[in-house]
Amino acid sequence: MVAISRRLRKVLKYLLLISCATLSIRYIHFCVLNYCITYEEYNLEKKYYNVSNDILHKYDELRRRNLRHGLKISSSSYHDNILDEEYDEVRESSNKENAVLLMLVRNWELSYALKSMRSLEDRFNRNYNYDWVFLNDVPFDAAFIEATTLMASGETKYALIPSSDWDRPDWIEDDIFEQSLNDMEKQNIIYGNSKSYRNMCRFNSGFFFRQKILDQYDYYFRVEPDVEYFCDFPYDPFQVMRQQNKKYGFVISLVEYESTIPTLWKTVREYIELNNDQTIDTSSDLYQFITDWNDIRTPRSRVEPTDRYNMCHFWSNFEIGDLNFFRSKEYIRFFDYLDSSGGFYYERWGDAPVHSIAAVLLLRENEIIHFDEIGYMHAPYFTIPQSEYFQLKQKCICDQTEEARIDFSGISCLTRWWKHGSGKKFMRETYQS
Ligand SMILES: Nc1nc2c(ncn2[C@@H]2O[C@H](COP(=O)(O)OP(=O)(O)O)[C@@H](O)[C@H]2O)c(=O)[nH]1
Ligand SMILES: [Mg+2]
Repeated sequence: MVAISRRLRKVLKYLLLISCATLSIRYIHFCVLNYCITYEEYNLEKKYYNVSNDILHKYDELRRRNLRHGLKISSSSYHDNILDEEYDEVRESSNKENAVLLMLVRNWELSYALKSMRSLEDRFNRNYNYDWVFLNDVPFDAAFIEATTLMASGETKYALIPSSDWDRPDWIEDDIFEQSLNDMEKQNIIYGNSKSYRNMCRFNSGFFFRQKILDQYDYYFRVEPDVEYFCDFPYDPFQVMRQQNKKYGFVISLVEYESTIPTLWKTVREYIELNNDQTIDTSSDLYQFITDWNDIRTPRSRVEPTDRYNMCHFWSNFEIGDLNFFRSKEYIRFFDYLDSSGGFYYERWGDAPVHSIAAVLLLRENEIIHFDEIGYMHAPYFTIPQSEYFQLKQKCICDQTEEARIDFSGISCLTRWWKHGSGKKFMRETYQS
């Protein structure tokens, strides 16, 4: 009995000791400087730290591997060598192209012009200092010149457009023109009743590249007021144009409002018939880009050739182009033919479908480039590199709602471009293997 109670005392003593230790551990405070936490809190912190650290570094190796190999960062890129040393080296040697940033703009749009300039300077031009050229159908005022000069990292130049390049030609018949303005207004067609908008579209279609102030340049980058560039440019797009022998570059492609161009395609087809001795290849893949009506989202659908315009065009408020393409006699002959029909005034033809159709008919497939890596917003739509890795690497900031994202919406022509344009390399590689 005595032995049992002694053993029991021993057990009880141990139990007492253990619970004392447990209790004291629970309330032991770890203090660093003036900050004390309990052991329990410490353990919890440690657990959270480990979990968040694991997540933070989960993809480090993958990212590092991508960085070491330069691009191909994601399957959404066409180019193997963007971001690799080749481009960085050229940037360091400050090798500039013979190129210009070009803005057609009105004096009252100053604040919007400055917004676009600030964005493009921050994201691209502060590293290159390309010249800016501003065009206007009336003289720029002193405030406009002062503010834009201060905003630019490169030289700024200003030119007045001759009225012969801007105004409605005499041979446009007033009564038909006025009738068209009224009709389009009744139909609520965007800019349908605007005379100046028609001048602007015709100027951008056939005259911008003939302005004397641009004679010295080979490439232009069209910038509009009130646009934004969401990401750092991972390369100098002018350099890409020259090195890869590109003549026309775009970021967004979508369908045009049919009511603004009722007879544009008929006129284009007439031109093609009349010029069948020229090098327009209507059996090319590129021609399919603007005539394929198949639902592109069905990957295996066979394309039946059509001769009907599907309204796909490159959105020309952003464009990077080779001025020599527009200066060519082929382009000018094409423009003159369209212009002579009066469609810029009797209808409301935009410069976007005109540039796009010309590029498709007169250029080779591999002379058009989709700048997939550039983040860009012109209301109401934006585009941004698809891969999150790219967005991080290029320091993208995009505060827009998903609805404004054009590339995967029903009115985008990007998937058609992938299919019939230069095509995503990875798609071809996949299909071939
Ligand atoms: N100088 C001048 N520029 C114009 C005129 N109309 C439009 N623009 C410019 O042409 C471009 C397209 O016009 P915008 O109003 O942005 O049309 P949207 O982009 O089609 O909605 C912009 O760069 C405008 O600043 C005009 O009457 N005079
Ligand atoms: Mg605009």
